[in-house]
Amino acid sequence: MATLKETLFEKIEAHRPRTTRLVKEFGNTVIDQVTIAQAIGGMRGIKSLVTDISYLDPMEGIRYRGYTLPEVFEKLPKPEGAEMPYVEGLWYLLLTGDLPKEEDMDELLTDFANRRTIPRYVWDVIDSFPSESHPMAILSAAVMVLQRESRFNIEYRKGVSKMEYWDSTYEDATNLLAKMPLIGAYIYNKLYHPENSHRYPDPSLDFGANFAYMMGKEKPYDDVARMYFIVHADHESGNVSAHTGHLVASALSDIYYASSAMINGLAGPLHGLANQEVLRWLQGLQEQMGGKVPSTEEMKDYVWKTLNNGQVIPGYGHAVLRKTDPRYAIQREFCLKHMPDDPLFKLVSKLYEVVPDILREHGKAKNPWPNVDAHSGVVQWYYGVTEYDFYTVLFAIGRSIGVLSNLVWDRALGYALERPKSLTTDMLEEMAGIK
Ligand code: CMX
Repeated sequence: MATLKETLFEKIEAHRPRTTRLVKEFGNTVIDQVTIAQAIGGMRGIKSLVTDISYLDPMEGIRYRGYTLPEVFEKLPKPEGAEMPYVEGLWYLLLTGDLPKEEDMDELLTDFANRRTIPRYVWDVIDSFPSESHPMAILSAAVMVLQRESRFNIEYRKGVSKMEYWDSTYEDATNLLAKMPLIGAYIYNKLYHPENSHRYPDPSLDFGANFAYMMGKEKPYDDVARMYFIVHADHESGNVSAHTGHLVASALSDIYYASSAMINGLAGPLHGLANQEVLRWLQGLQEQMGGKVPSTEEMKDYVWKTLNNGQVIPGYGHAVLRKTDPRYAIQREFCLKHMPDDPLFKLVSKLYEVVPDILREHGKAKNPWPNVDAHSGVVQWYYGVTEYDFYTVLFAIGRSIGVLSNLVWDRALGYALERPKSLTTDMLEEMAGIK
């Protein structure tokens, strides 16, 4: 039976000629045009990145390697008795495009468990942070300090051929991914539950179950963790976190530099931090109501008040999506099954009834529907992770799966240093014919 790495190498060898041919024979084929509004407006929608790991259709939502999210959840292998699939299986799918078979899982699970050793200096760095630090800042630093472990840098200094870059990048990527849940759980315990003594991983547990164990959480938090990591894994290449990772790695910076940068991008309130913003904002509403469940009218007033203050409604809108995010829908389905009467879930459901109409009436947001962040905090809260500053760390662990698999393929296909061209405002005014 071929290992994941052997299967990946076969895929890489089969893929390379396609990319080479496209550049050599069809390099001048036009795929998009750029307007002034796009150049000033965050390059929104410009088709200029390539990835085969996932594709985001504005109406349908994300597909991982051609599979919709419901298909991913249905088709990936699951631990015995679990509702949600192995995260390790998603890693296999994103890297190879193939669904892992049961026999592939044994090798994968052992490989991941063997890579969970964390050098002592990582704990020391985490411990040295002030307890008021944001967990995303700590996570970024913890990943950064691991940079000295990079295999890629050792191979690069030895002068290894470009064609081999993917190999050490694969090793670095798998090493880091296997460690991410441990680092996340340690940060959680340090900041919020120092009474939890340091816990070593249990090698018999998979990615999601070991994370739950290290967080000190009972079942079904293992399934919550698997679901959470899988829904957040990838959203093609143009979002801030994925793009930052790709950009930094394009300078041949190793995956530790790239991942730390990706985490920093995810930490912004317009991106990954929106999940904690949703909870903070909802608690503002609850406080205003003095604990009473708001009526539909009271909720509408609160939404309008937020908009009239010039703020955004967190968890709503999207740069690409134009319908309810399937990542929202999957979490909602989970809640309907496991916590239908939870007051916070009810509040979130009520929001879903009022916000889209208001955003349409408000007339600015191109997408009035909820995104992934509108729902993720509620699930965590229900299972006792009420420290909402931590939610983006969970997002970052999940997002690492997609970003790291992209970085392996970036190296495999020799993607170039990113270097778009800038213009001045004078130049734009000349092009517009007003100067
Ligand atoms: N509430 C109020 N106004 C909103 C809005 C919302 N939820 N979503 C968009 N708008 C506004 C924008 O601020 C913008 O206003 P200006 O013209 O005054 O600048 C206008 O509508 C047009 O924006 P858009 O083209 O629809 O959306 P963008 O691509 O510029 O931004 C996003 C996308 C996600 C940043 C935006 O919808 C937003 O701020 N949402 C709230 C924060 C959030 O949930 N972020 C998480 C996204 C998912 C993720 O990456 O994790």
